Amino acid sequence: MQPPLSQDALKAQVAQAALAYVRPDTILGVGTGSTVNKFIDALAASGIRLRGAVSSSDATTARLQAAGIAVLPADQVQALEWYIDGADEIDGQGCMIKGGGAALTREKIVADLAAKFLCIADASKRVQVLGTFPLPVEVIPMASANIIRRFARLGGQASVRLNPQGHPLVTDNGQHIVDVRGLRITAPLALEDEVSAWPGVVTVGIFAHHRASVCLLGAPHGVQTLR
Ligand code: ABF
Repeated sequence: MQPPLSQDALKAQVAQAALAYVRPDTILGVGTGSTVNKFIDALAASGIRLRGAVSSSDATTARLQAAGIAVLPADQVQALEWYIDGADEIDGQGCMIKGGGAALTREKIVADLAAKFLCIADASKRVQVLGTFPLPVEVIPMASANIIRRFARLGGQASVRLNPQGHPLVTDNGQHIVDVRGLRITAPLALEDEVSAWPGVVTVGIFAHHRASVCLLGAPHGVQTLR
């Protein structure tokens, strides 16, 4: 009897499966997080030659460059076929919560350049209803307190994300993150639209407008493909 695959092994499995969606000599949108890191490593080992990649974070940029993959500025790329990224949660319609890695703004920017979004995740990310994972929201610091009060009126308990030194975490864009607990997001598109309109919100980590076109889920019995 095989021991169950670790979460790390499931991420590696799904990262390897994602290579099937990569066409040589194209430009790829690349997300952020540990699953994406395994995808970058698999891409580097595969020998597939890309024209380049558009990155969603400083961390991904560094890993792509270390793998010898050219990183192209997002504002010099008109359109991508695929954006490949992980998620913190994904529901049955492909709507996601993203931002656990604090890269949600650039992730949504690059996802907006792509025709299709390939989500790669281990099966633990698959949920019926979004919201168990605290919803990340990138905010302009001066608006934090008011945004926290707004979420309280929606039944959420929000707090500013701190770094290991106990200070507010500062994103690649120089802003803060508010994480919101206690939400049960049954209408992700509506909540994404509502929160995105609040003054001081840079990006809300609901990806409903930019939901996954395809999701590869690493599961003990193999990779599940959800469309
Ligand atoms: C990223 O994928 C983030 O939006 C999200 O937090 C992360 C999931 O991280 P991991 O792949 O490490 O589970 O795009």
